[in-house]
Amino acid sequence: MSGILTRRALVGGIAAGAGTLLSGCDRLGQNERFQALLRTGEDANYGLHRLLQDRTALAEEFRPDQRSPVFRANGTRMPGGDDYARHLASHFADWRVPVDGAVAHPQAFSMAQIRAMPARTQITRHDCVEGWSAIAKWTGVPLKLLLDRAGVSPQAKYIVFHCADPQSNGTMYYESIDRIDAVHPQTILAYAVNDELLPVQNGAPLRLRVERQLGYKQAKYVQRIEAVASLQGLYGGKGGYWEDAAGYEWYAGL
Ligand SMILES: Nc1nc2c(c(=O)[nH]1)N[C@H]1C(S)=C(S)[C@@H](COP(=O)(O)O)O[C@H]1N2
Ligand SMILES: [Mo]
Repeated sequence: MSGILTRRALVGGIAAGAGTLLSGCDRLGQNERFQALLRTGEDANYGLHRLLQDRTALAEEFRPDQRSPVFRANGTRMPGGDDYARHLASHFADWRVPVDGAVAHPQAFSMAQIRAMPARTQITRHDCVEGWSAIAKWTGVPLKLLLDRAGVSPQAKYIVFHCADPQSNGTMYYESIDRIDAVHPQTILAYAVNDELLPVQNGAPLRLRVERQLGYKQAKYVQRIEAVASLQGLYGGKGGYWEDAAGYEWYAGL
């Protein structure tokens, strides 16, 4: 009995305070930024992640013996088109990755140049929304090194990765990340997996590893890197192939 009474008393107290609470909500309701946050799921999710997580924290790294026996492939396993076939036949000797857009010194990097730059190796877990995970060892050049050479302008908010595999809807696969992830120490352009040159099925010759996010952000077959102030006007405008095609979240934080 006394428990119920106490609870009643509590409820009464809340009811008495409701006037103040409601007017607080009203003020929030009139706030345009808050309204926008409620409207777009992606923004809300991104905002929450920003509030709750240290975006510069490292993703977990694993021991060599913790690697999965095989690192499977998903999505495109062999890009269509003559261009890619030609590059594959010549072992990507002429593959050049331009870093352009909102940069002071646009320039293109050959695979030889990329492989000669300081490398980072990391053993991380890949999580795909389709319900599988795998641990593999990735080696590549930190994205920051390429971006620093190109001199990304202060107006650029996002880094876009244009891929070489055409999709069934006629557009190309692409992805984008913000500048926090772009300079994260584990964000690399990988050219090797488990000490082997990247196989075609995993994105040869170059694929993104952005280890704090889900599988679909890990763009394979990267053929151009573009710095942009806005994602609007690029393909479907949502910052990535799956974001455009199926409404996947742009910020796919783990
Ligand atoms: N260019 C390109 N990148 C892509 C994809 C793709 O189809 N094309 N699939 C994505 C998805 S959904 C996942 S889970 C991973 C799979 O990488 P893997 O094939 O190396 O396992 O790549 C991502 N990056
Ligand atoms: Mo995926």
